[in-house]
Amino acid sequence: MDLEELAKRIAEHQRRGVAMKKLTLEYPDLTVEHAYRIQALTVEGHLAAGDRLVGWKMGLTSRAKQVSVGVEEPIYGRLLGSMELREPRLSVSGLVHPRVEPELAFVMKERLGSKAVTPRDVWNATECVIPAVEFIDSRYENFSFTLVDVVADNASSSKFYLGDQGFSPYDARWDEVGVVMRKNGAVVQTGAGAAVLGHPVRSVVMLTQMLSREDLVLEPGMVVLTGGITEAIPVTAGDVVQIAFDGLGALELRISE
Ligand code: OOG
Ligand code: MG
Repeated sequence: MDLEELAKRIAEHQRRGVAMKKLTLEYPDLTVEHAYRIQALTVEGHLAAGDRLVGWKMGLTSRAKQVSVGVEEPIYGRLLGSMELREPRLSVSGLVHPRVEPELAFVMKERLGSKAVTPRDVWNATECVIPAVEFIDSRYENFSFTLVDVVADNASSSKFYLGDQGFSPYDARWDEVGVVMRKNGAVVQTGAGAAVLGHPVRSVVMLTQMLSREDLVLEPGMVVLTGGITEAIPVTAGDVVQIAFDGLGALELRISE
């Protein structure tokens, strides 16, 4: 199989926001290694077209997320400048079937890249932690995929929004931060930071380890999304999503055409 061709195919579906069949239906022998290669090639294509690598995301770091998509292990994806929402507004045009999830974002102040990384190393290298929202959008029909498919599709990355207020890493017990997500006023999900691998810092540890196997590193200024704390909820134009992070404020996002 031609990984470059598959990367071009996925990139095109990401650009146009049109659903596609799972790659593994056509190529059942694709491995996770192939999938990360396809992801990297896809992103190289977007970078060549003028986009910028601004960070990384971890996905499927909470049990709730793993159960909801039927994939049982954490994955990583690449965040591009074009994915960052500057205002708390999401336009669904050009997206396939977006879903929203609450996350905690780490912003790096130092380079981090080592297999032997510890939570202490992560704290030393972190500038701040910011309550955040991710909008994921699988390019696969029915939001249904295997581990290999979702990795190839850049871990369903679509858009993300970081709140205005950053917090010192030592300002909160990030595992104990409670989250309440409302859609159009009704509570749709609740959770706490501990849902993410016991503590969100562990997600940055795991990401650093996974990247270091490929000789990749976290650079100063990069954003790391540590993974959805709750299940993701579908959104459509007209919805208003409010995510309250206990003691740290709330984010309100408007969804439009
Ligand atoms: C995969 C992406 C998962 C997260 O935070 O768990 C993710 C998916 O659910 O489509 O972003
Ligand atoms: Mg996520």
